[in-house]
Amino acid sequence: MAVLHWSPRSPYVRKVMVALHEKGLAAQVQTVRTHADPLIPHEGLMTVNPLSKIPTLELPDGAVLFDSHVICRWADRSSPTGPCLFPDDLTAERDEALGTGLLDVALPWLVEARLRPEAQRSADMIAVYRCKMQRVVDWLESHVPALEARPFDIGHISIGVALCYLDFRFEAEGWRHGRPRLAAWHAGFLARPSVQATVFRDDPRPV
Ligand SMILES: N[C@@H](CCC(=O)N[C@@H](CS)C(=O)NCC(=O)O)C(=O)O
Repeated sequence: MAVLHWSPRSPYVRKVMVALHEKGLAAQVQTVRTHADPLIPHEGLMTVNPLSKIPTLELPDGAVLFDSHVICRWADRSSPTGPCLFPDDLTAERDEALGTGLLDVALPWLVEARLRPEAQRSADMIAVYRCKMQRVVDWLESHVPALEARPFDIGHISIGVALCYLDFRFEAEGWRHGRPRLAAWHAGFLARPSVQATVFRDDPRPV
């Protein structure tokens, strides 16, 4: 059975889990709770992924796949059921990049604002992260008609999960404020069974 290095806190993992559910593959992948701490490389994880990052997928034939983009591509190729996550039109992958790019802003923002000792935090960096987050959600607000006009794909998953992560870790930023179309689109995303089956939670960290 395939083994996925997993955490219920990780948005990149959730993106993969939503894709696995959409493709009917979730029951064929065993999840193993792996604590990938950006400040402490994980020796065991690095034997399969030298970057010490999750999601990482170990396949039964010994092959190892990372990162979330590659694992989602594997899911799309491995199952004929569910939506086609990677259509030929590159807009889907462009939107995937925007969603994961938003996460690439949110995670260092979280580290800067909450994990670093207070005296070392940079207000300038936090202002940059906030600026980029706001510009991305503004861009998305104006692109909702395009999102709604095409079948569900990896772009919808990536953007939808990134917005879920803002709710999970940056609720006070109020991304819905002034963005009614995006809020309505995301309400539809939240109703999908694949999204409801993969909610974020702060579980106890493994030792
Ligand atoms: N580009 C990667 C990013 C994965 C990533 O940064 N995952 C975080 C968990 S949310 C992680 O493993 N961090 C550990 C580290 O940075 O060392 C992907 O799309 O899978």
